[in-house]
Amino acid sequence: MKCTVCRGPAVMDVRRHNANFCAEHFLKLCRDQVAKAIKEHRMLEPTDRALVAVSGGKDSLAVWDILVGLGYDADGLYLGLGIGDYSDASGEMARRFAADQGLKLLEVDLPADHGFDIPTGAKAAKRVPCSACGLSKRHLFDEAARTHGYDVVVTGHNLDDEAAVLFGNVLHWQTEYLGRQLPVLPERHGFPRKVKPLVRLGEREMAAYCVLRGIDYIVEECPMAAGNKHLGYKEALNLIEAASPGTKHDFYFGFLARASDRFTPEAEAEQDLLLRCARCGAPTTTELCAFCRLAERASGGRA
Ligand code: Q46
Ligand code: ZN
Ligand code: ZN
Repeated sequence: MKCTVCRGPAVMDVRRHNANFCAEHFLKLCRDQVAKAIKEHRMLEPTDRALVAVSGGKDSLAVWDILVGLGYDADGLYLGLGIGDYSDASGEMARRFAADQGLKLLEVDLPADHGFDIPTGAKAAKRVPCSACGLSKRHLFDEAARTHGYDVVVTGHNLDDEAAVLFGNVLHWQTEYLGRQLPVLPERHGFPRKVKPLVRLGEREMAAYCVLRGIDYIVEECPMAAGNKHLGYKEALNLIEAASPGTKHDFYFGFLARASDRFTPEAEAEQDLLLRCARCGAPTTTELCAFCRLAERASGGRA
């Protein structure tokens, strides 16, 4: 296997590009794909202060590493979710990466700062863990960006993630979610801008990026992910992709180019109804935002 660029020995094949790469040219491909996504979707300005949502996994550490390499001003935020050993180990990875690279990592700890963890919060609110977790993460990232004056929140969602979410939203015709499934959500109604610079790169590529860059990341899956529908959607898409490389890319980017704006009115209708949470001031459609309701249930009404 030879590198398509320099003909040297290749270490990685990317079937959807029908190409192989040596380490140097594979790392360049990753940086170029991120730069292209940022430019095409106008994700970041050179003067932006970016806050990267860092989980300790391959995607978030890779996107942070690439953004800093491209010259962006990017700090990290790690959220301690209180998911037992998994949270301890993932926090350790995030801290170690930040220390090794001399980067600034902010931390919020759900149990210490808000009095509940994801497993007990989800149970008390009768939500599946990933739903309680997802809403907590969105809320705490928005809040940290507002409090510390960041222009934009960066997440490590990659092409596999976005294609799987899109697949799920299409299977159930969740049209209001389809209207919001964009690589950039502009700043509005008190929410900071949100961007996904890894949308042109897949999961396998991000793992290879970390290995080639010597970045240690948490390999174990979150123990609460079992039974998560997205894993099933990912597996189904992986089967299709194996038979027909490039399908995930066409599915997701075809949606952005030809279909996503048809769903914008449904997403905007909801945005027009936004109020301020009576407790924390976050934008919400109800008196208390979903996070404050979750915190209240998790504390048995003491919050
Ligand atoms: S951390 Fe949270 Fe994920 Fe664990 S509980 Fe689910 S959403 S699986 S990315
Ligand atoms: Zn090469
Ligand atoms: Zn609130």
